[in-house]
Amino acid sequence: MLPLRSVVDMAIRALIFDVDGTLAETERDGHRVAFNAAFDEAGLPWHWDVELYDDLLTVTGGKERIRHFCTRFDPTFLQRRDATALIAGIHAAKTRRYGALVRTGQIKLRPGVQELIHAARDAGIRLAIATTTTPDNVTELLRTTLGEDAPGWFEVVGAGDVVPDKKPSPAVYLWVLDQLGLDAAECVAIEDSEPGLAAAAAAGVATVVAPSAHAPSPRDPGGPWEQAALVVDDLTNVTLADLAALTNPANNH
Ligand code: XBP
Ligand code: MG
Repeated sequence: MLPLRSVVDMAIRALIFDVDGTLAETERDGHRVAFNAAFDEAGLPWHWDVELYDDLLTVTGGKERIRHFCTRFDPTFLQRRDATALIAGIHAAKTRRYGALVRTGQIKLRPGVQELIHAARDAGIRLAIATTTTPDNVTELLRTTLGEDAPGWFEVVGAGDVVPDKKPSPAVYLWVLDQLGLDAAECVAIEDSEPGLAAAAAAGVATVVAPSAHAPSPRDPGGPWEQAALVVDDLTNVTLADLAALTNPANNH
């Protein structure tokens, strides 16, 4: 029998992590709060409460989410000639607010995330990020939760506007695979949401879903996770051997 290290090496070349909802529960008490602070700063009467934000999360990307909100609740805003620039400005303020909030340390990693990242590093498995969030947000979160050096552990960071089409488009995953120089079959993605799973699966990457607080739980009957290779409450107890089994064609069903 091969030692575990060899089995893992044979099967997985890289782990590709989503960020929001996967590394940490960043949305309700992070992004949502930062959006509202930016709206206040811009003198806008908009406020996203928890229930509305849950609904708005079906649209990925902050600028896209603001535009979607306007379409539904403030269409005259979009008729302004400078609407695109205004949204970009509001979003830049939101990114500053979000970074400051992350730096307070109140957003923690989800269970098992740190252990899995360290295990992958120890096993020589390459790490990458595929997210719709803004690159600065990724850096702030990794630094604050994992340490100053942590952004450097991720060889490829596909984030924000690096591709024009955000999740559920597979574009960011395809971009990350291309940058890594790997086939989808050599990687495993870790996701938390329906758009995230759709994106990774459409790129052909075996996906572990640990649903976030905003997504249906693994135990919900008829949940939306059919395309997932594995669905777990969180990443506690998910081992590299479990992930290697997902990329091994002998285990594909
Ligand atoms: C989640 C998102 C992001 C964040 C906001 O991304 O949809 O848009 O809510 O970030 P993922 P920005 O789960 O792919 O990490 O405002 O920077 O877009
Ligand atoms: Mg996510």
